[in-house]
Amino acid sequence: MAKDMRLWINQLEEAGVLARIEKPVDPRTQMGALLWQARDRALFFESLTGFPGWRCLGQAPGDIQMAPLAFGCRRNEMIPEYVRRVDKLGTTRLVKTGPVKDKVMIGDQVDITKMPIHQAGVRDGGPYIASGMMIGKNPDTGARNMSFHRLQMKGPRKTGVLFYPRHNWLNFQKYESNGKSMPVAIVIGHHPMYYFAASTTTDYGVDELEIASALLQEEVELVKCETVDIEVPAHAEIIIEGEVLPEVREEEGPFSEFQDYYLAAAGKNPVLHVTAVTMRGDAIFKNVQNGTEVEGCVYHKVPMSGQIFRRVRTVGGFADIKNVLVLPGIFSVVIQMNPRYYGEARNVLMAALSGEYQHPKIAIAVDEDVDIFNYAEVMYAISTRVNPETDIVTIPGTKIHAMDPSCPEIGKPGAPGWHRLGGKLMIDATKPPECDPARRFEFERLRPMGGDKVRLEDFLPEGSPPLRPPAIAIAKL
Ligand SMILES: Cc1cc2nc3c(=O)[nH]c(=O)nc-3n(C[C@H](O)[C@H](O)[C@H](O)COP(=O)(O)O)c2cc1C
Ligand SMILES: [Mn+2]
Repeated sequence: MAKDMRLWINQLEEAGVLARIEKPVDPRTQMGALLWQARDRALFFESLTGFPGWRCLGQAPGDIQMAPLAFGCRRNEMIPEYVRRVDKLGTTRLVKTGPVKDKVMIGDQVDITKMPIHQAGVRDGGPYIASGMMIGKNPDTGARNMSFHRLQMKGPRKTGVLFYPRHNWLNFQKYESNGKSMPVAIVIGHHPMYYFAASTTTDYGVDELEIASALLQEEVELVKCETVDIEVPAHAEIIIEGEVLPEVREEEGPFSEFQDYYLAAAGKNPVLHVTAVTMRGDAIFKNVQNGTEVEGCVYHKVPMSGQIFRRVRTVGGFADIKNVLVLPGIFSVVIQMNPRYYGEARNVLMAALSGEYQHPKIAIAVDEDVDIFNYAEVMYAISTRVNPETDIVTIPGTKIHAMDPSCPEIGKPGAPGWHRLGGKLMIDATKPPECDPARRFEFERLRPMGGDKVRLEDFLPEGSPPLRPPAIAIAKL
């Protein structure tokens, strides 16, 4: 059976992390706050004020702690598991029809303002679809691309579109330079592996639906769209079909973005004209709250960490990489590795800062005895293993992510040449390498006498409150 959003909802429910909200919730005025507050549970809204018959799912996964459930593994194994799965691309297959064709609305039958699209942040330019995975094609080769593009609701058949300069922007420019509109289809509501695939950046030309298939570990069934020459997942909840218009730019934004700021990328951006909507008979909408450490960010962190892992493990032919984690705000990344030679960590850090993703600005290397999911541990490694005179390197004059407000902006969103210029930073917080065991031994972390055989709980008086977890993990015993 095809893995879809319903299977995921069942999985969340069985794991005890799905909260069903029966009280009516207004997507335009209340849902943003509710999603923001739900970090340890997914929310399934059963009654939406002003949108009779609709239900929707959000915060699924709610943060990086919940994400491993989708991979069926433990937290530390998630990024290596992503890497293992995407090392071999999957496959897609065209089928005649599927549940996403239960209802077909074409042209004027469509009114997206009747969908429970939520307003995420107080300063947002209005309701936004942040869960839309846009499938477009390279008109020269026909190669598909699937990536998220925020869609500002502007009318029954109209949205704004943000194309950050990457693959679908390249594709759009090809259409636009020939005066043509770009046919697209937007997927709303599916298994989280589609979301991880849609925010995977790899070679231009790779079909992210084949990445979705690899992550799902099953073939992805596709159906043809009604009004555009695009194939879409047959088991999605909702598909919006349309075309991004050439030479049209309108005010778009602000939007609550992944760094927890609003203004990045707001300006004159392209416009989508909606030509059709197809959906399941009882379609469940998907709302994504964006910001650091909420759902939107999780979809970035997993594939970005995974793709950086895949890149840096090749440094020098082989580097002993244990794990990778992108930090809040997603401009920093921690590489957990076993350094074998002097200088090796620095080589790895250089690779981490110039991979497929444009976000990484600060890269930090640590050893395996540092828990990278505990940010206090990363700070501990920086405090005790870094000699600022030698272990911190700034690289000036590099191209910086255009939505990183800390660096000066050049050009404007929606037009060619938009970027920022600034420095990148490498912090080598690893211990001396394996080839120098004597120096390395000086950094062996403290182990309390008694080891893990002696437990405080066994010595406390009966009825004592449970122990609070330490602010920073105690070294492995
Ligand atoms: C919730 C969410 C919202 C996103 N919104 C946008 C967006 O509005 N515009 C954009 O260009 N990329 C957006 N992205 C990032 C892209 O989906 C992501 O970087 C992807 O890897 C780009 O695909 P590409 O390499 O095929 O171009 C968003 C990602 C997430 C997780
Ligand atoms: Mn791509």
